[in-house]
Amino acid sequence: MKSFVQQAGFGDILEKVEAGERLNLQDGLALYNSKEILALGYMANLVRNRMNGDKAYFIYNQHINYSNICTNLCKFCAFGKDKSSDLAYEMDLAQVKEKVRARLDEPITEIHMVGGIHPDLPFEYYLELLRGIKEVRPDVHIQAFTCVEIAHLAGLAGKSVVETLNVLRDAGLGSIPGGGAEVFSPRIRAITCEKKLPGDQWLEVAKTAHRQGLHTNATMLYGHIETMEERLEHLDALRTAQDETKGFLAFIPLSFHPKNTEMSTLSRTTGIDDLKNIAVARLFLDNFPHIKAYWVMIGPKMAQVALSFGADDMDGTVKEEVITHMAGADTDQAIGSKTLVRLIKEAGRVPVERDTLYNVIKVHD
Ligand code: V47
Repeated sequence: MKSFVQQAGFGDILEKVEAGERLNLQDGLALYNSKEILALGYMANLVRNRMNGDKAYFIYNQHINYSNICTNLCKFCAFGKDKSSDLAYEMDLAQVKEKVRARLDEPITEIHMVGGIHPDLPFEYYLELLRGIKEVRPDVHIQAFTCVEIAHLAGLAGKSVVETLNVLRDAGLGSIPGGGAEVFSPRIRAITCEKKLPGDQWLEVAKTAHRQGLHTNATMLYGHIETMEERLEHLDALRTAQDETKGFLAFIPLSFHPKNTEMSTLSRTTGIDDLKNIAVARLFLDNFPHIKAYWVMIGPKMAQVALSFGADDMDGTVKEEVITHMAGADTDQAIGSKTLVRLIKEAGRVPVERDTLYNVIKVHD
C-alpha cells in the first residue's frame, strides 16, 4: 500500500502524514494537482482513522431559511433575491414556530437557520426567532446565522460583535454555521460577491465567537472560478485561525451548483473534485476535528464514498434544504436516519448519532 503511494509521487508527503507533521502549501498544491485519487484517499483515510477511528457521525436536524431577501446578491447564489422579486419571501415568527411545531414528533436535536442579508428587518426580529424556537422546542440546539449575518446583526444592533453574540446567546443561539466563507480570496470576492463581508472579517467574527465560547463551522465553496492556490490560501487561513482559537468544529467543502445563478454557464463539479476537496481538507486542516461530506451537495452515494477519503460526518437529516435546491441540486430535500445509518454501515463505519457539539446520542452498531 505504502509503495503505491510512493509511486504516485507522494513519498515525502506520506512521511509527513505518518509522522503527524503539518503539510505546507506546496504539499497541498501537489495533492490538488495530482490525478492519483486513491493515493490521496489512502493518506486522508490514515488521518481520518487516527482522529475519528471507525466513527461516522450524523445528526437529526432541521433547516429553516427564514427569508431569502438579500442585499448581497452573490453571483453564485440562486437563493438570495431582491426584495422586489416575485420569488422573495420572509417568514414571520408564527410561521417559523409552526415549522418547528410541525416536527415536534421527530427526534430533532438541532435547528440550522440562515437567511439572506435583509435590508430592513430589525435586530429584535432575529432575537424573537431564537426565543420563539426555544419556546416551542426548549431543548433544541439552534445553530444559526453565518458570520456574514452576525456582522450584519451587529450593525443593526449598533453593538460590537462580542456584545451582539452575547445578546443572541441569551436569546437562544447555540453555535454558528459555516456558511458565507465562500473563498476568502479578495479576487474571487470582487468577481462573485463584492458586497459580501470580506474574508478577513468573516474570520474575525468566527474567532470572536470562539473567544466567547461559541463554536462555529467553516465552509469553502469550490468548483467555480477559484484556482488551486486560492483554495489552499483559504484552507491555510482557516488553519491559522484554528491554531489561535480552536473553536471550529467541522469543515464542510461546498460543491458549486450553477443552475439559476449568474454563473450558470459553468458546469457542476465532478466526483473526483468532490473527493479531492474532502481528502485535501482532511490532510491540510490537521487541527479541525471533523470533515463533513454534505450529502445534499455531493449526493448520498458520493458522501458515502467520502467516508473513506477523509470525511467522518454526513451532516444530517436536514429536512427541507432550500439553498442548494434553488441552484439545481438533484438530491432529496431530506434523508431518513435509517438511510444514513445504512449508508454509513455499508461504508464499513460505525454510525454515531451526535448532537451539534459532537456529544454521542446513540451508537447504531
Ligand atoms: O453560505 C450558496 C453556499 C452556503 C450556492 O455549518 C452554495 O454545518 C453551492 O453553509 N452552490 C449555505 N453552494 C450552506 C452552508 C452549510 C450547509 C450544511 C452544513 C453547514 C454547517 C453549512 O451554501 C452559503 C454559500 O456558501 N452556496 N449558493 C450554490 N449555488
